[in-house]
Amino acid sequence: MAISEGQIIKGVGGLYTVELTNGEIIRCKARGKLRVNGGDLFIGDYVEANYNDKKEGVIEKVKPRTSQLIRPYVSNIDGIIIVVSPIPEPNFLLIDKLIIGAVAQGIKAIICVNKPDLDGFTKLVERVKTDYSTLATVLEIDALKGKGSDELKALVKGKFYALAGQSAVGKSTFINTMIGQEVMETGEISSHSERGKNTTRHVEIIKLEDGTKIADTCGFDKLMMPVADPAELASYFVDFDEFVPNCKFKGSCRHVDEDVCGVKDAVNKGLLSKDRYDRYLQLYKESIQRWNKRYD
Ligand SMILES: Nc1nc2c(ncn2[C@@H]2O[C@H](COP(=O)(O)OP(=O)(O)OP(=O)(O)O)[C@@H](O)[C@H]2O)c(=O)[nH]1
Ligand SMILES: [Mg+2]
Ligand SMILES: [Zn+2]
Repeated sequence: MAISEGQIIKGVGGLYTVELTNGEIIRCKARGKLRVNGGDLFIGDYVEANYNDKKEGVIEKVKPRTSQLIRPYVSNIDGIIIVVSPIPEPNFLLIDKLIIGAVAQGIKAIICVNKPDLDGFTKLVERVKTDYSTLATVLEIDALKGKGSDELKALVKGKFYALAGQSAVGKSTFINTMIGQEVMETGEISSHSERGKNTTRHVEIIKLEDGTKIADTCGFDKLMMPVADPAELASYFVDFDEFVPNCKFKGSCRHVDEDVCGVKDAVNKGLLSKDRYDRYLQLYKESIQRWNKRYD
């Protein structure tokens, strides 16, 4: 038996694939009582494993995480790459929540707009740029043909990023194009509902030739609010920050029904996207409802 350190790069049904620091790949189960922060192991976790010469082992310890997300289920990432496309119909509330999560975890966000061959692409790029340019780098990509792949590789070079987004936006397609191999299975859109079929069902870290790591992940439409306290929500809307000094109550303004509010002013003057602000109100309501039920 030998003990080595490595990173969990995949996990299916309680069996984890660990890449050791020397590059070797081993298959592990977790030590029975191993519970990290009261929960399970994450893909991306740095671990200590005890393994035999058949490359089968047991994960004994987990290192503290620098970041962790429940959706996508991944830890120790430097940022997320949110993929959107004209079909399936983009869910802007989902993008807002993913970005709130990124701000809360202190990690970066990149938004890739995919499927340039479809109607509505140009309009979608405009909307995404209007709403998120101050929060994320926005890239136009073509996951099938590889457009945007070099720009993305340059942005994430040497780091570890996780793809995120709805099913069938093209996350796995883009991974395959970026590494020039069909490493991940890709799926179709249901022509009936114009929704994805959840083709990718596990998280897997793929290494590019320069050592950059990208996790392919499972698509989803729903995400819990990453911030529990409604009073804190506005502080995660960092695009509001520059207007907060004009609020009468400054940092404690919730930008909802206060009289003198720099954020509402900015929306009225066209300096802040009204769509984005309206979604803030919606998320604020949602967080109040959850907050009021927190002891139920
Ligand atoms: N028209 C068009 N279709 C694309 C493009 N990129 C990907 N697709 C198609 O979109 C469908 C879904 O692609 P996937 O890569 O499986 O999507 P995914 O985001 O990984 O989906 P999940 O694994 O279910 O989360 C496939 O049929 C792809 O061929 C594109 O640029 N244009
Ligand atoms: Mg996929
Ligand atoms: Zn305000």
